[in-house]
Amino acid sequence: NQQHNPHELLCQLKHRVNLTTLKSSDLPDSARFWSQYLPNKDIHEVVGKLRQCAVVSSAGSLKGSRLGQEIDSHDAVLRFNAAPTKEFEIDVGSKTTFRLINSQVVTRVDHHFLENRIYKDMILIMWDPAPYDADIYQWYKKPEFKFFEPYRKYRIANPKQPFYILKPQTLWQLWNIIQENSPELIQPNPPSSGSIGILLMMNICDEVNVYEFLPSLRRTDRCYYFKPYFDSACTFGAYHPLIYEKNVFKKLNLGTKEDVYKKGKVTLSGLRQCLP
Ligand code: NCC
Repeated sequence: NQQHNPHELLCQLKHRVNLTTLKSSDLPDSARFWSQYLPNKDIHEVVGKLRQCAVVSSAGSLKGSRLGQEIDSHDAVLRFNAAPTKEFEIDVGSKTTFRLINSQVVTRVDHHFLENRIYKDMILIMWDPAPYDADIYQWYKKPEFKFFEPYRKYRIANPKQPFYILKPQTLWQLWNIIQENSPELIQPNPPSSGSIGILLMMNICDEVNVYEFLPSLRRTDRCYYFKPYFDSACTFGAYHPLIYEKNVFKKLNLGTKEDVYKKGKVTLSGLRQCLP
């Protein structure tokens, strides 16, 4: 356990987590049937640098928050998986620039990934976990969910929409830093979409405001703002080392305690703040 101070931690995240996206050339030739549809350029080359970004968790504590206007005032907004904005604009806003999805969303039939409007008109980024030591070739032989065919179909139907896939090692590079900054052994499972999305925005933006990842005083057992399903594991984690993820980003908070209590808001500086 080698706990880092906040600036060191920022630099560790910058230098040890390689948050780049897959290209066809990263994969074996046998993957060409779907990898030929991957974007040719890395996400960073296309998106460039943004100033102030918001990350909106899917937490039930957003319900009744009236944070929508504040969230929409950011230059870019990242949301997760199937979290909607329609009918929840007052609390969560309506702008969606990025949507980070896990491979279940792409593959499970009940998500209707190909048809659902919720995934259109934004930049999509997908992740799928690999075993800790696996390289890209091993992961490609045995992904957690077989996303190849739905990915290919989606790209053919929506060729102009940017749709990136994260390199699977990224997840474990981030996991290592969460483990090093935790007082005990954490689950050997990848970090949640929440942490991955925050880190992605810290790579792209000068400043990142995250909403209801660290829960406000509205904290509730309600899992999501958009449906009445109750399970405290959504907020504290079961499969994902979520509570430890939250403590890592809490260390980096530049905002006030009041912002956390009232808005569930933490303010993080972009990784560019770590020089060089
Ligand atoms: O639930 P999920 O995440 O989609 O939530 C997105 C991110 O918001 C943060 N969160 C959510 C609820 C809550 N009460 N507090 C929170 O802090 C978390 O950081 C979370 O990552 C995932 O991480 O991808 C996850 O995805 C779901 C599910 O696959 C998708 O919603 C698609 O249906 C997982 N649930 C199940 O597999 C049943 C969840 O464990 C993690």
